[in-house]
Amino acid sequence: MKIVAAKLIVCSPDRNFVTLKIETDEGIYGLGDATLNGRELAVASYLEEHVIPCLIGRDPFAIEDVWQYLYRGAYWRRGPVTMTAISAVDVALWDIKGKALHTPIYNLLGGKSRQGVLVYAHANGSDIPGAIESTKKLMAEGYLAVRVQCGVPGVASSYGVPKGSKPYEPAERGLPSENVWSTERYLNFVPQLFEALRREVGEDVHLLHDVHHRLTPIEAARLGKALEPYHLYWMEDPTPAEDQDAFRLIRQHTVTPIATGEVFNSFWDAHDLIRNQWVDYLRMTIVHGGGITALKKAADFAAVYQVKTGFHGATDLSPVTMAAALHFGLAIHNFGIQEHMPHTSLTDQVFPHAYRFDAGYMVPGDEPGLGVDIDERLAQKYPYQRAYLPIARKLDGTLTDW
Ligand code: CS2
Ligand code: MG
Repeated sequence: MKIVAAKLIVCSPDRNFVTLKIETDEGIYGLGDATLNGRELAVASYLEEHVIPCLIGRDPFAIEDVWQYLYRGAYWRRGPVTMTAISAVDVALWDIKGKALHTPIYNLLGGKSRQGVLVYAHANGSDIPGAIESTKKLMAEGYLAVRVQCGVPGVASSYGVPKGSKPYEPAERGLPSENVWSTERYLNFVPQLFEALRREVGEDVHLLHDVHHRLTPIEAARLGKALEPYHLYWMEDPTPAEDQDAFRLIRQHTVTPIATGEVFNSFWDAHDLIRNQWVDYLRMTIVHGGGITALKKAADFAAVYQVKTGFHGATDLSPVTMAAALHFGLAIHNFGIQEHMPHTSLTDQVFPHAYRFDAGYMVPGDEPGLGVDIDERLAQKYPYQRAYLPIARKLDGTLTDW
């Protein structure tokens, strides 16, 4: 079998997606997600100009060699654009292999290790009653794990809190919006949120919270300690993770489990975090971390140190990535939990898929390969529109992590 063509499908059904389609001389094609929220065309250009010409004529079954060729052979390596491009090729080749061998990808990763993949959903509220109501609604839908984000009194708009009744979609069309942030008000407020949540929803549901990189290590340590009575499943991205050593300090002060890594694009971003057990869950994703091939290596390394996976699964990761993550999560032993922000119905129409939700768990389905397709004619009706993630400034105007 040979790769004979590859193309990009850039579309925007409610939000931007970049999809790579690799075609073979036997009529089998594979899909890869190349979406990098707010930087979509950078990845599209990297693939179009620098990667696709090197793929034509290659054996699509030689997944490891193609990965090494695109990573090691590129000389300039790592970074979100490069690794998202490599991820897209890698996942498309796994899709082709599954289709050619008439088996779902999870079977190529060791087969089922569990019946379903535990997922968590997003509860959002502009205030504590709203956050509690949103959490209860998701529990009624069958979710066993809920991430809760809430507006902070005195902070006009912040990460994770939707404006109006529309589902939360962080990237906004047009230029970056500016959020205002107050660490002090946030630190004083979040323990009250989870104290009220535990009182209202009980002790059994898994509660998660995303700090979203916004605290210093000692502030994160303070928050982790304050949240211990409410036994969160995890406190996510407590501090910017460029400084892996910062997590040592947090770990010295609190037993609240920690998850980080959705912005990672290489195993090396997490190397010290894992081998020192400074984190409990690795959030690095298949679409931004180098694909199934790279994440299998990272997950296996993490397993040695009892670190589990907790992959990112926001709506800016397409259904192609959701499917790949579910195959991956069904098969590997040290799976922890999978984020599940359902896409809009229009997105699901553009990307018909076999995966489904059932009573707190998801399964990828048993179709050969990924079990996802793309309706190219429908996709064309929704052309790309530049969009940006917001930026944040402190009350005094200092730019800070959003
Ligand atoms: C968040 C994301 O889902 C999460 O954990 O961190 O919503 C993140 O802000 C977006 O994916 C960024 O594109
Ligand atoms: Mg996050």
